[in-house]
Amino acid sequence: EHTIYLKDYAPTPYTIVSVDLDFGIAPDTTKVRAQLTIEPREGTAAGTPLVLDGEELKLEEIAIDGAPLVLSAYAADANGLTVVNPPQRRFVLETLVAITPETNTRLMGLYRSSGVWCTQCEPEGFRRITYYLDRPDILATFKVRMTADEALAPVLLANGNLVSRGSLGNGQHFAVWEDPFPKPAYLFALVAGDLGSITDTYTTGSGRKVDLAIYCAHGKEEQCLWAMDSLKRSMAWDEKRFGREYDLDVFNIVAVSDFNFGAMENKGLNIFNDRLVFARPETATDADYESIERVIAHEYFHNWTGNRITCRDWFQLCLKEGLTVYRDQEFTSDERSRAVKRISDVVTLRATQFPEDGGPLAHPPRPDHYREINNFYTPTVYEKGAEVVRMLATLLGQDGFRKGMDLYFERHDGEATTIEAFLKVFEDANEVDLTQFKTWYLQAGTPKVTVSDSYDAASQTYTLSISQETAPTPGEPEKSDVVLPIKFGLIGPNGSPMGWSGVTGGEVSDDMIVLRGKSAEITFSGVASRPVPSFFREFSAPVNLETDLTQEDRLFLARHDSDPFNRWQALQDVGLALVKDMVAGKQTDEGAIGALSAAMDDTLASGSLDDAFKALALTLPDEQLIGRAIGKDIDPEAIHRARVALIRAVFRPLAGKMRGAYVALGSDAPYQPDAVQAGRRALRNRLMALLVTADPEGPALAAEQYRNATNMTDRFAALAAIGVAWTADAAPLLADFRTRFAGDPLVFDKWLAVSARAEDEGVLERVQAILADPTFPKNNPNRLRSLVGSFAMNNPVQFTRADGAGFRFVTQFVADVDTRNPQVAARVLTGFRVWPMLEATRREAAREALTALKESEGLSRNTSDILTRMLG
Ligand code: B3K
Ligand code: ZN
Repeated sequence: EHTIYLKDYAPTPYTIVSVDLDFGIAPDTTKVRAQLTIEPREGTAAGTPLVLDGEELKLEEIAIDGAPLVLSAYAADANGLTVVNPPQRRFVLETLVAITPETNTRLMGLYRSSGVWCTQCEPEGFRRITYYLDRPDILATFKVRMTADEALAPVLLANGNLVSRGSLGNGQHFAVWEDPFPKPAYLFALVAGDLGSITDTYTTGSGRKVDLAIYCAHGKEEQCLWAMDSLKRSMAWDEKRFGREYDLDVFNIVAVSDFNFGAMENKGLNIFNDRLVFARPETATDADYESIERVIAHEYFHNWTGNRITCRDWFQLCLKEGLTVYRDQEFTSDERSRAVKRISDVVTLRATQFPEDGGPLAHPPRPDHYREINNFYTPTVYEKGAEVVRMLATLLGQDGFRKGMDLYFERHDGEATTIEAFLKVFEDANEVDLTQFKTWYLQAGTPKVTVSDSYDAASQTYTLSISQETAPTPGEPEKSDVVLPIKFGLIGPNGSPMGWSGVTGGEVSDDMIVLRGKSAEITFSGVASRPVPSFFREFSAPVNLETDLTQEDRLFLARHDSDPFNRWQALQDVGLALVKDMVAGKQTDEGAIGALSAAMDDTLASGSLDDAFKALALTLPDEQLIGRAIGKDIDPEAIHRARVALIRAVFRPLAGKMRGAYVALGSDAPYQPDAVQAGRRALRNRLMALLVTADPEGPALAAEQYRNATNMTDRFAALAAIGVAWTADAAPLLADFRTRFAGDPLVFDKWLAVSARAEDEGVLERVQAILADPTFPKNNPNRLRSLVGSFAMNNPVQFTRADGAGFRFVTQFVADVDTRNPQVAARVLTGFRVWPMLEATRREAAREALTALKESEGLSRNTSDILTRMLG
């Protein structure tokens, strides 16, 4: 049934060299006239039909080189258009189709969002605009003409540079845009509407002046200034760090309210979900500011990694996504704190990608088959894809990596290419063999790395036994060994780095072990005393690590490791070991809890650690991570109780100091979104959240913070702490928040998300009531995801209620939304990926809900693909 395999890749018999589009935009029906200049490829046999993709198009005219086709010369059906016997030379195929953006609730192709016509074409949306070879290896130049009502759509935008515009006299006007760079259809974009804007300019290193603009709903202009600032910094950074300049005269961004995901890198015309553009201190949090900066950068960086060099086919998606995520991570690291960014990214990786990789939806960064490509815009393709690029940079060094990237741009500019071609440039630039490294792209699953050590005082030798193992994943029973860059160090009893005089048994440099085989035994000589080892510094490979380090060793690392990532990790490990014991009902280890409490105390008091780092260090592993560490028969309620008990045991003794620090961290400085101020607020809000759980005075302190807050970061942190813990203040504060910001849909999303994450049993009923309200915007992806997505993904206890009501609610929601927007439905359904790990009662309840959904009639390919894999 409709599975597409990488091994079947073949170029099309015909290719499209240029495209002329003419859009007659009008309410209800938009007409699209397309003139495609088409050529048979060399070797295409005469009589080979031309098969174009097309969906929900009404064909009104068709001609070749100006001559209308007779009925027997073509056939149009639900999937496209076939021209039976096209000319065996260059020709122009002209079609006229009618489409209805107003009824396009899938938000793919051309649709209308709050009155604005806009497009989303990646991966297969262009076929909903006109008949086309809708695949990324067809690169053509586009010229786009648009006509529309001058009052309804004073702004007319498309890719590339504006060629002409003018009035047509009858209340209609037109604009013509031309993009000189050949591109795949998924990068096509068009916007028509009544929009406000802000403008600016940027001059590239070689002196090209670029006009920048951000378009948005009227009245929101000043909320786009941070996005504009982020854009200019991104443009400068890509020149400095990767030698990449922008290449058109204009760069436009448009913010729209209805969008299936974050944003889209269309050539010269990025389209954004407005939640990733709008920011002002009263309504956006520090986290929002950072996300906006990151996504603006990400989409901008795609201009080289994605647009100038694109993907040959959708199996290669991580070629552009993993690489571009790596680039945006590096941007944030350079703009803010590298250590804090690394820790946050690893928290995200473990919260999103590790569960995917260890569950029913596991797939390699480069899959070799799919049923529905929209289901492969995943944490594995994006975040693990970025980890793989990061390992390449770690193994080759920054210079070697840069040499490879330079060669990539030089060799493949203007092409649609593959992971093989990407790896080859690093091989050629560095004279290395990356054959085994490629396994990272081809194999699913998170490797488990086990290390044990022994010290022999008599011979002053220290030995490490390291081994790797990747558990089977769906469809992949056998796993190969991967190349593991293990950044490491040995720490002596006084806390200083320890050297060695010789080493045997492995590939070891000053700060890195490279493990290629299943296992290695590495012996260091000239080691004067037993060291404490620090492995996977900077999280140098995406693995699960098991060591035989004691809690004392870990606390030692938390204090002395020169690598901030591993200092943070050590505290996580101490907390995780304790909470696992508590879940298992083991005798509480008072000594170990006291030691962790002391370490947290030291962290808070430290004069050298920065605030943002402290905030992360004072965060114990979350419930879902604890669940995965337990691995099977998970009882989310027991985990929740144990974690709360641990927080109380560790932080209650520190409550006085924490309140003192909380007060001291307060500030009257005017709000700035920079890393230092944001770090200060993060630490203060972390203390507040801990006090809500650990201190009887905590809830009152949080309620007061809510009332007195002068920015959304502080107000929302208080609301979230109270709303999630569902203390007595929760209902009145949530009500206040809702009325205080009535009319701001993005703040409504925050209210929805907190409402859905409440830990009490009443939450499901409340969520259902919110959704049933006739005024609830049932077709807006942001609203739906904030409410039901948060419930399924971020309410581990109530979603998995033992009576199955949480599961049934989500599957019924999925069945309903699937009829209008399959992408949103399929995405929410992935919240079920934990189900095989749950204890038996919950597992059975989940299975029943999923099985019932499977029996629904007419599920989309998106949802049925997830469901089939979910049920294995
Ligand atoms: N390339 C787009 C994602 C498109 C998702 C299609 N389902 C945004 C990005 O990754 O930059
Ligand atoms: Zn991307």
